[in-house]
Amino acid sequence: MTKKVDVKVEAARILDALGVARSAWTGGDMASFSPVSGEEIARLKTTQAAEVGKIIDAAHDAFGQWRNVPAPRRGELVRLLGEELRASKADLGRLVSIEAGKIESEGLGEVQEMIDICDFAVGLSRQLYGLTIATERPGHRMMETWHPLGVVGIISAFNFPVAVWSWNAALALVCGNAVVWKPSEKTPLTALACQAILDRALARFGDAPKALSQVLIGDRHVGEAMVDHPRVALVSATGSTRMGREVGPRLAKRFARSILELGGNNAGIVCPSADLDMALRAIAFGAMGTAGQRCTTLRRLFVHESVYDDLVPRLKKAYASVSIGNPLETGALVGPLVDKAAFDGMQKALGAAKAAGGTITGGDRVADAGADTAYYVRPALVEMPVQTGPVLEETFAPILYVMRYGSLDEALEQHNAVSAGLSSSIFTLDMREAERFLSAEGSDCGIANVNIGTSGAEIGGAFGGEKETGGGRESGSDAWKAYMRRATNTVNYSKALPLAQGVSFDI
Ligand code: UN1
Repeated sequence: MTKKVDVKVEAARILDALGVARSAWTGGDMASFSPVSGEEIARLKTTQAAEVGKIIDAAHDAFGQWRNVPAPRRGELVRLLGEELRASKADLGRLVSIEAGKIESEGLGEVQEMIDICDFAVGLSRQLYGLTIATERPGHRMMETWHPLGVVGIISAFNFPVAVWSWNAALALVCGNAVVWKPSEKTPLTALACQAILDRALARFGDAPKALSQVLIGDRHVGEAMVDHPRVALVSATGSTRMGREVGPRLAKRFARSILELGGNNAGIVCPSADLDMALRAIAFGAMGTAGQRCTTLRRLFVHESVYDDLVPRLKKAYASVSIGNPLETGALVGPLVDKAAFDGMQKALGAAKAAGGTITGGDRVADAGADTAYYVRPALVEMPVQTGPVLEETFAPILYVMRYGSLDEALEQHNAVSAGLSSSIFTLDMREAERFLSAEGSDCGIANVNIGTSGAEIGGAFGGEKETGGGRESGSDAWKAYMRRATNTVNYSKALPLAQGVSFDI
């Protein structure tokens, strides 16, 4: 028997250890709950929408100073943040488990993802390269320079409560910006913890402006105040497509920039030549990992008719036997759903799938894994005759819809026939199939993989997707460019003034 963990006591221990002031999370007006037990674990002081202007003005002043700090020196702050995160990894990872319900290894993995992006951003701080461009005029030089943008607003979701902030904050800070963060109402404690960790890095750094990073605790009204504020140059928003439909037009209206990383309805294709043992493991992690609550979770699976009767029974076995339980007390692979609304949404989708002819394995509530107020479920595998109804929507829960296919043309068409376009995979040992999947006529997603699952991307690549996923890119590759503004500079070092395009204008 493992010892029973009191989530409230454990959260308090961690918050104290990470240096989060008790006044921020006790006696306040917003309750925070742990999905592990469904209990209230803290009462946070909220930011009022009317205060947001002041906070953003302070961030704007901080930006005014920070933009003049040389980028490699800005990188030093992020290097220190990475060091502080290494020192706090166990505590912050456990707080992620308490507040988001992730299993231990995934809570720690999320903090590792933060450390990784810090390392990446430190290197980047010496590589904010612009081009030198050939000019058509003699005695001239043309180049581009990348400048800091301003105040960057970050909106993050409960399911990656800390990593998504760090993808944005680490890049925004080395790029010379100030950040203001509106975390999910479901995971405010981990946000306070990150701010405390960054505050320690700032103290070690020495002369950085204090308001370089701030957190807004509250409901959508504070988020809206941030989105509408004219001094917020860019908002990077991660969450549902519904949220993106609110945020995107508001930003467009004032010509502010956005990075939108919204819903996914990710699919995999299992081809006749696939290594089925490998595919089985990748599918299990992709579909059941994080209790199906990643934006990259595998939600649809197209299995070739020649391997369907081999793979699908094995998958069903894995679904029936996967361990489900309290992530703080057991070594279970599947933790709880975030709340009752998530559970209800899952049941509704399963009902619709059944009505559409689906055959369901799993999906029931596992009552003895937690308290009555926690929502643990057995992940559901649903065999569907065709791709219809709930299969076309993202339900943020562990439901995998499985369908048969006959030809790759047909599978590709079905694969791309949904409104989201985040992540995708193909399982095949046939290079023609693999390359076709990655080609212009293949997967229409921002992430397309071969012989690995849809989830668990590394930070080095650009992360994001197409269509209703929003089109934004965060994290690696050249995603940093979205956090800076580009100036094209032409310098004339000659004694003449030739005009471009051969225009003459002699006065
Ligand atoms: C998310 O679910 O919002 O690729 C982010 C992954 C993680 C990030 C997921 N590295 O699954």
